[in-house]
Amino acid sequence: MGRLVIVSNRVPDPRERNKPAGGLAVGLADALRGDQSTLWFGWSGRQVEADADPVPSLDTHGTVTYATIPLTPTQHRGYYQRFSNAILWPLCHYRLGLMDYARADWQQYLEVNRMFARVLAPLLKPDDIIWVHDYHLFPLAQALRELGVTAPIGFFLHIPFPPWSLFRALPPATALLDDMKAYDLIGVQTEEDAQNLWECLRVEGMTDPSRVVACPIGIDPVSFSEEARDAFEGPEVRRLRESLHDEPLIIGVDRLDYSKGLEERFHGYEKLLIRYPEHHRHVTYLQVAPVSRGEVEEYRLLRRQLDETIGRINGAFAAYDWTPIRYLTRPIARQTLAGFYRLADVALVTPLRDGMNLVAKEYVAAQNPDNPGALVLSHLAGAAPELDEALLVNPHDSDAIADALHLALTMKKEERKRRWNILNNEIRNTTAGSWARDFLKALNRTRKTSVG
Ligand code: GDG
Repeated sequence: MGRLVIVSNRVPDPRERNKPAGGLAVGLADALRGDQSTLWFGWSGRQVEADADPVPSLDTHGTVTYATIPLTPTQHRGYYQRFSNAILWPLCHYRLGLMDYARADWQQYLEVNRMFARVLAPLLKPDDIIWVHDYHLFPLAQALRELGVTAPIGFFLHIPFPPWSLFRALPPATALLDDMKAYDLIGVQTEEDAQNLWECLRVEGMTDPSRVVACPIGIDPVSFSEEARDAFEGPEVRRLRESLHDEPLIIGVDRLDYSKGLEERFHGYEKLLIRYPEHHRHVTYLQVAPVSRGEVEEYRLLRRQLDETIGRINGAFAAYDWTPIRYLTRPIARQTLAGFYRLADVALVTPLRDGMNLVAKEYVAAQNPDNPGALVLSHLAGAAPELDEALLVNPHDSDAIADALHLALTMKKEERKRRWNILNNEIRNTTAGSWARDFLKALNRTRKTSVG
């Protein structure tokens, strides 16, 4: 078996397992618990002024060697903050109005991808199989090919891919798609994404639809459910439970990001309080929303807006002994989170668009089978086709969110169990491990086809 080379924008620090990772790091860390020798290459998270290509730092833990490089402040801004997060991210989440394009950022993005290729290429061995992750690195395969790399290169997109009618609004749309043809295999989260991407690549002259596959990511449900059981007995869950006085808890957990539909979700909860006043002084909604990409303007605006909305709702509905919304913008430890999920009667997961959404799957995994909670899930999350026994809602419809919350809060145990059993089977069928294995198997097949 050749070595696996993973490339992602950010390489997680193996010593900081409890940091609020994004979904990509969580999914890959779960997928990597095998015995395959792996090189994981990407940005270290540090910024350093430099006028030459960086030298990678190597750090080996078990079978995984982490090779990381810093970025210069100029690269970080043009490639990461601007082109990746202020242009591609909104576009891929169908938010054209938030896309803030400038040609200089596109050039910086291409330049950083070429730099990644120049630094990575000398680390490669002939038998390697390369797996590139996410929208920061769309052009990487082409840049590696230009340096003579012939190994199989696969790509996985963790976020949605919009239809051509939307994607073509990106000024360098065709150049980007043209570069993507250098991948042997491209994986996306859902059938809808696969159709959209294939439609775009066909416009660019790709002829083989089997090179785009839907390959939904999962979690490690067995270990997460154990973590939840352990944490449930711990001091944090005890404190949270005692503070609730046997009253119901709704939980939301999201990076503080406009794609997660937080503002709309708070309006939905407000509608619950308006239309179903029987929940006053009983229900508590705990929203964990660690600050993310705080240096990007749109994220700062969102944070201010949420502060105001939550302050307004709490001010209007609170009693002197009851706060309707508890809101945390600091991250909490992963294990504690697992315990909180298990304690919560309802999870509220209502992104306006989401590649997959691992929180929905984590919530299911964390439940007590004898008395599981209910999941309210946006039908626009990539997880919705698999998790269609959740209470599916349109995240733009605050009345629908209120109705689903009321239904969830009053649902009989037998119905909760029936739904949870089906959901739990789903998340046990498609795990982080099976996702990585299925993708790499398909990628390996492309090598055989091109050799044979
Ligand atoms: C991208 C795509 C896709 C959150 N807060 C804390 C914390 N988290 C963890 C969650 C979960 C992860 O972060 C978030 O994953 P998601 O999948 O929900 O969302 P993104 O970060 O947007 O991930 C997404 C994913 O990639 C994988 O392909 O599903 O659609 O957007 O694991 O638990 N973890 C800790 N403290 C927190 O406060 N420890």
